Amino acid sequence: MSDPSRDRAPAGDQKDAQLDGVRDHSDNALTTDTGVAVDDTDNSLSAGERGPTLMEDFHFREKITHFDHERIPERVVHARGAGAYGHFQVYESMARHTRADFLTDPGLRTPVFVRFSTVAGSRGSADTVRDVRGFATKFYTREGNYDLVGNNMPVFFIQDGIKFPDFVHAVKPEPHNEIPQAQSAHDTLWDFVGLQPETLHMMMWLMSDRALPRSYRMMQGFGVHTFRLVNERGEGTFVKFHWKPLLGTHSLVWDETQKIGGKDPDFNRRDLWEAIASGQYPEYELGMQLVPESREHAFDFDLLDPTKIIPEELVPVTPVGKMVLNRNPDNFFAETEQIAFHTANVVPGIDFTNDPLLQARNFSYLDTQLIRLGGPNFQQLPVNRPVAEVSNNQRDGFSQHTLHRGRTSYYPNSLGGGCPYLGEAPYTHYQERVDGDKIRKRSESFADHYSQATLFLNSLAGWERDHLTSAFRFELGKCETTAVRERVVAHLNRIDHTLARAVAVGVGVDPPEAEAVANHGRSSPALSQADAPTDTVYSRRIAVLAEEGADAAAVTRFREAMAERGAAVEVLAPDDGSVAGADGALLAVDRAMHTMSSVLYDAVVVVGGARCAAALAEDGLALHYVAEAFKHAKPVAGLHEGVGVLEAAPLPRLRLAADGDAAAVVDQGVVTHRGGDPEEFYSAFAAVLAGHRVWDRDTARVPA
Ligand code: HDD
Repeated sequence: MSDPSRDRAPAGDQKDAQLDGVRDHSDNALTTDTGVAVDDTDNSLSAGERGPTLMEDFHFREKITHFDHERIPERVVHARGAGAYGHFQVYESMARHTRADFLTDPGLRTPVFVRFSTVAGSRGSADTVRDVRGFATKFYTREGNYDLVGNNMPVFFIQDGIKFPDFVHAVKPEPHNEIPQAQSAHDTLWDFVGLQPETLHMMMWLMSDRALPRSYRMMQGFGVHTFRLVNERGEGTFVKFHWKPLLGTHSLVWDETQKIGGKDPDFNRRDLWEAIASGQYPEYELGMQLVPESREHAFDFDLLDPTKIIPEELVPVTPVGKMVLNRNPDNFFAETEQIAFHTANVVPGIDFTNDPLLQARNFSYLDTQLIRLGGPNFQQLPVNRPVAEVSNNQRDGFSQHTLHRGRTSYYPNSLGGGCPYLGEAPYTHYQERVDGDKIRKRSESFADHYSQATLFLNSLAGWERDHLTSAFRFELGKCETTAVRERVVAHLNRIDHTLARAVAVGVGVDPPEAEAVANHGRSSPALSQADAPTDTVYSRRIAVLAEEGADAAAVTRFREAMAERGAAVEVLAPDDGSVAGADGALLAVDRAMHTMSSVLYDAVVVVGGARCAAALAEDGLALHYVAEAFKHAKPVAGLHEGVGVLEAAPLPRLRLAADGDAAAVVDQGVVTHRGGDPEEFYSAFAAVLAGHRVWDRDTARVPA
């Protein structure tokens, strides 16, 4: 696909202008790395046509040597990712709370790079596995780079970073046979969970639909920790960061994710790339939960505990600005792979708290870049380089790119004119009195591992709970060790008795007789994905099934009607190329049906034309598209004779439009239309599509 976003960097984007200086604009003849012209790169230099290759073939040696060294270590976690550039702009000055320039000047567009990722899988693993998603943003501010390295879930598995290697070793493929890839459904993870109950709140999120995002453009982001904003007067305010996607928060269903893993392992990556390339820019609103320091101890959990949220009923999220991602990178390796995030990359006005997970991260990220990127000069890589001036006495090291001039590389100096001199608006660490005994001990205020897990469960809609229960059954059902299953069920019984029993029955262990702790009954509606319905079909993808004799004019009108609403229609037929429409005109086919699948679309529609519908009704693949979309709770529609294809598909008994029905009929999200005003059909269909999925549907007997 051509990518107009490449030419659309907004004027004044300082980062883009900087990158332009290192972009390879060449359309030149082939050379070696030293710029020597080469006229044969297919045959190595040899002694005679059938003789040995000669050492002096510098072109051969350079080419092979470079190739041999092309790989760098993948990230130890979050190895698989996809990224994009964009910009962030604050709505109103946040100066009351922070002196950060990019949060106080509403006229300022700050360039950003965002990298989304999965956590457990290797670089080549599938996108749609059950996992946390990373949501890391680098703001190239005028005061230096600020990195907000978050996830799409607001809590974390552990409370102290010293446990991170243990947790990661448990969730990664098991070390003896490196199985399973990018899966949490195995014994070592659940063994760890059962013995380390601080994981449980996060495990509830991981077993929820949050772990299966429909798109990086449709998931939330969270900074997780409580951070601190600091204003000009040096006053602190605790803050939790939230990213909210303007398209709403939507997920795939489990069966669908597994199929997508085979049909299109790059599903989320491709979606991000194509959305940006087609000008449908992902947008997110930045929100903040602000807590005055005086309220630090006002909660029944500790603000420093990263396994806890602040329920929005207690502290609402204040919208503060918007981020737009509008440019795909030029080169995956140079940018998405080499970008180096670090929680300690902060700017004046943003500071840390004593959250022990955050404190560990502030060590780990810099450390990991040193091995990953091969030395201390990685900040000079184009994607990492700040737009703010860099000037210091750090010198040398592998791949030093800066030509430091002069005799002095020390401070203080007089021979270099005293440069670099001390900064004028420096980063000042928040002044906090700290004193205590040297101890290894978790604070008692971190001890409750269950209440917020229950809060999360109580907040879910019925279908979300069903999905979560199934996920626990699947994951524990994959564990071979009965004691591991039992231990987890015992913990679930402290979260919710009904859940524990349902899971126990599913995985064949004794259901707990009595509840260990009564469910407190509290909920927080903002935790449910059902809480913020969206009314847009913007950027949704619709498969229209067609065959010879299709009503081409109706397809064209439908495509236009959806395009007006921002959704994209693709025509799928048994063979690629085109089909002859009912009126003889050719209808272009976008994809051959067998190269795609219903799981790659948000909805499936069957069009009319008597011959077309009769053929599709006899085509097992077409019927499977319909049944599978129905099974996955997607909008399904039939137009005119296309309704007959729905009748032929193995769906439950539904009310479908009959001949003579002048209006569209909607039953369980199946929209059918035989005649009358097509606009009404378009609106009815778009309304169902905007709802993302139709959960209230009878799918039990649908074989897909
Ligand atoms: Fe981490 C990468 C998010 C805890 C150590 N982490 C990494 C990335 C994200 C997060 C999004 C990928 C960044 C990218 O795209 O390059 N990590 C989190 C969140 C955490 C968290 C939200 C908890 C709130 N991480 C965490 C702990 C440690 C690390 C406790 C270590 C003590 N994380 C790393 C790392 C990685 C990383 C090893 C691997 C690659 C990298 O940093 O650049 O340093």
